[in-house]
This record gives sequence, structure tokens and C-alpha cells, in this order.
Amino acid sequence: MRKIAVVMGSDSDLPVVEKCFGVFEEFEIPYEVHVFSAHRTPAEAKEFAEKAGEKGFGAIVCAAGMAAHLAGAFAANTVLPVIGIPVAGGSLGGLDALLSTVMMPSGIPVATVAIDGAKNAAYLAAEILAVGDGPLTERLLAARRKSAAQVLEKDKKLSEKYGK
Ligand code: RP5
Repeated sequence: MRKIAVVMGSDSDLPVVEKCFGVFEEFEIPYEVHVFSAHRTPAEAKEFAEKAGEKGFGAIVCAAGMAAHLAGAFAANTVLPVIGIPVAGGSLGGLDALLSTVMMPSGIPVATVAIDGAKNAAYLAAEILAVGDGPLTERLLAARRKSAAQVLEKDKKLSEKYGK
């Protein structure tokens, strides 16, 4: 199975980014975690992005706050799918990071999740790897069924409590 690269612009992003890790472990997806910055270590970020395909990665999750060019810088240097997590922080509360991550020029896409949306970034990465991987697809479907059952159980409890 291909690996997921999880890259953050600073270790200060870790409290948000680490919410990815449990999802990868739940679905038995191998992953690596790195810190590279589009502005502070541009050469290393470029080199990692350029070599990610040959190193066995299937998708790259990039998290950054503020000007948040990391996902875009990665997307510029690879044709692997890049998923961007805008991280809240700074005086604009993450709106700056959201717009910086999502507003990419045509031809260089970044699949952008919600501000601090690390879990959905991990689920999306898992779904990308699941294309052509039947067992992983089954694990994702089983998780959806479990989630639906939990919601229906909550519905049952609340409707019994507050119903006529
Ligand atoms: C961004 O600047 C990082 O992704 C982080 O969200 C933010 C602040 O970084 P630090 O100053 O905490 O290292 O590039």
C-alpha cells in the first residue's frame, strides 16, 4: 500500500495535525510526519514534494497557518493529490490560511478541508488510497456503517426521551 505524507509548516501546528494520525491507524494506512515550511525551508519542501511519488507516497496532507503557502508549494512540485489543512492561528483566526490554501490557480489543485479539519483530511487521503484497494474500501464502508448506526442509536434514545 502507498503511504501518506503528513507535512506541517511548523511544529506549532501539531495539536491540530495529530488528529489525522488516529484515522490512519484505524484504517491501517502507513504514514510519515514531517515539518517543512514554504517560506523557512523552501528548498527542502520542494525536494520532498518532487521525490514523494518515487518514495511510495500516494497523497500528501499539508497543514499550515497564516499565509499558508505550504500546500500550494507542494502542489506546484508534484502531481500526487495534495490535501490542504488551513490551521487557525494568528490574528485572522484561520480565514487567512483558508483563502491562501483554497484559492489555487487552474492546473495546480489543492483539495482544501475546513479550518483545522485534520480528520477530514485524513479521511480524504484514505479515500484516495482506497481507489483500487478493495480491502481499504471495505474498511471505509464499515466505518460509515458504524457511524450511521451510532447516529440512529442517538436518534432512538432522544426520540424515546422527548417523544409523546
Ligand atoms: C505557518 O506559520 C505555520 O504553519 C504555523 O501555522 C504558523 C506559525 O508558525 P510558528 O511561528 O509557530 O513556527 O507557517
